Amino acid sequence: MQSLPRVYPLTDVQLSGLSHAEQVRRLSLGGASLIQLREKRMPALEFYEQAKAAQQSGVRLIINDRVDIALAVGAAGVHLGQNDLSPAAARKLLGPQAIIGYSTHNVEQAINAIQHPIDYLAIGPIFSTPTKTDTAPVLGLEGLRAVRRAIGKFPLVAIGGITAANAREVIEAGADSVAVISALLSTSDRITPLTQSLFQLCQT
Ligand code: TZP
Ligand code: MG
Repeated sequence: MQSLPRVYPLTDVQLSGLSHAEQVRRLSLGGASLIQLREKRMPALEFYEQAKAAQQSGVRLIINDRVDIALAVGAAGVHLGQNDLSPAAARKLLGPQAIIGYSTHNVEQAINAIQHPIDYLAIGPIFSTPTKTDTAPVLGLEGLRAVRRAIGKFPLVAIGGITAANAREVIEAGADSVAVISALLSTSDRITPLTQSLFQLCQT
């Protein structure tokens, strides 16, 4: 995989009030080059159509949970949780070039994750967040530092409650990239400038 961009936005149709494709368009205009489509409610056909349309923006798309949709639209990869299809099974289906991300919530899971055929791991929630309700306990920056120490140089994405106010310290605590939902999508007419300024803040 090419190295992770500093900012890794996820889409949310409820929060933004926009289709996945329109969110991707606005995020990519702000500089995003790797975007995860996260959809928990939509019928498969509608999600498939929106993911296909989102491909027009020319960015690398990662599909949350759905290996079938990723395959069908020719996405760059998938992002899997602890209870989704295993990374090994997804790798078999998607092949060696696909980007596979894997969610973890503590040091033990992170150490285990790097034994799987994945390209990056995500750790979270770093801070409390209203965006996902079934989250594990928050790790804080100390928890993030502990994960970084445990996994060496393995590509690491931090997620959960990350905003313009704390993104910089999240990077400094060891994340290669910050995954962000509400900080970019809550005001739908500001997605592009907010993305631009988050990239600037996270420059090292
Ligand atoms: N996984 C852990 S926290 C979270 C996910 C999908 C939600 C992150 O959303 P926000 O709005 O950036 O806190
Ligand atoms: Mg999942």
